[in-house]
Amino acid sequence: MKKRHAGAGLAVIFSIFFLSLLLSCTRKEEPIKIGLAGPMTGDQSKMGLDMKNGAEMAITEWNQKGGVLGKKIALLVEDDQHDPKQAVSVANKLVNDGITGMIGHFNSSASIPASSVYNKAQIPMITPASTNPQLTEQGFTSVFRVCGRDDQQGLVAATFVADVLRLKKVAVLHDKTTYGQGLADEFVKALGNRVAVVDYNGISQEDKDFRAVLTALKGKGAELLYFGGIYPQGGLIIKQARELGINVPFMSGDGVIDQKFVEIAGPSSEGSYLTFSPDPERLGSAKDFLRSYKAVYGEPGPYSIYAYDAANVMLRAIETSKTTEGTAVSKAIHEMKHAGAVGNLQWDEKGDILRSPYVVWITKNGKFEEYWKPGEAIP
Ligand code: ABU
Repeated sequence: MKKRHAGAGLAVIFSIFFLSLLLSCTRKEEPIKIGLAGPMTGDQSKMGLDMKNGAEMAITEWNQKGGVLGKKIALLVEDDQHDPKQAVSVANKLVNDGITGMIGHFNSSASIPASSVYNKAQIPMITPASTNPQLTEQGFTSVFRVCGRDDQQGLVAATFVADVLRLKKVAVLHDKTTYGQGLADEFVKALGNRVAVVDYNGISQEDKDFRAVLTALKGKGAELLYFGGIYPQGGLIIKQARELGINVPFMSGDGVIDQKFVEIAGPSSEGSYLTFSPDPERLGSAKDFLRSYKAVYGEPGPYSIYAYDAANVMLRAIETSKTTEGTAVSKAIHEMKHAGAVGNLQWDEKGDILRSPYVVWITKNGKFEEYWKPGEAIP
């Protein structure tokens, strides 16, 4: 009887020992989770997937070196379908999934509402691509971007139109989104009274036929057509404008500078002016990124490199703050000087980068090339 009791006791002790061993192993296996969201399906999915690839590459590199804080890193990807409501929904899901940091979203109209969710949970968020100024004007201490802002981008476009092209009349179209209309308005504001806006109109993102709005602006004497929006509409607008005999230069921003724009517009894309940051192919800091990215994913999209830098910044902040606690990680980003693939990055108290050097690009032979940067003579 005594022997039986002793045997049962030993079995219990062994069970407890193995159970705690199993639990501690499971705990050790739990990775640090980083969220990423953007348009992963639909007409803007190229941008979402570019961001996913860039962040994934950074995380793979960290995991190859052992991860962060002794743990592996997992990337949790969500599709916000560039829809503000869906963005809030995926933000709540990622917070509930236990993310330590957030990379995203792509669209300003997604990043801005989603930022309230991350901020409430004190989870640091770095957008690689959302350029609307409002994002970092909300007084949140945990929201950052690695890209520039549309007040800076709009100013460069306006300076180019007024001082370099020396035009006097422009027509402005936008896609009625936070980004598209916001950028168009920054452009108009920066033109001031130097250039007249002879037509100003919003188009719907759902539309594919813009002939009515283009016909309406024809004959108003515009010397340039400016568009605030993303490449799916940008490509169709310039294609249909040329078909209607509107032959003035076309100009847009960072939402249009993608090979998809050329694919959609065809030869009509030639000569288009687009504002974006300088060409990574000409940056020494981007060499390693470009080599590794091309080997795995092919040609990077405009925001692949920004997502790569954003993920590296987040992981460095976790490493230096030695914690996954959000306010400490955000503080580490605020204090960080990061030698990124796009160049040196540092943030102000709002979460904006200190330097965002927008330049004007041109579409030539179906490719994009740098054309003019502020302060330079006329090309
Ligand atoms: N900045 C390009 C498009 C993304 C956005 O800000 O909506």
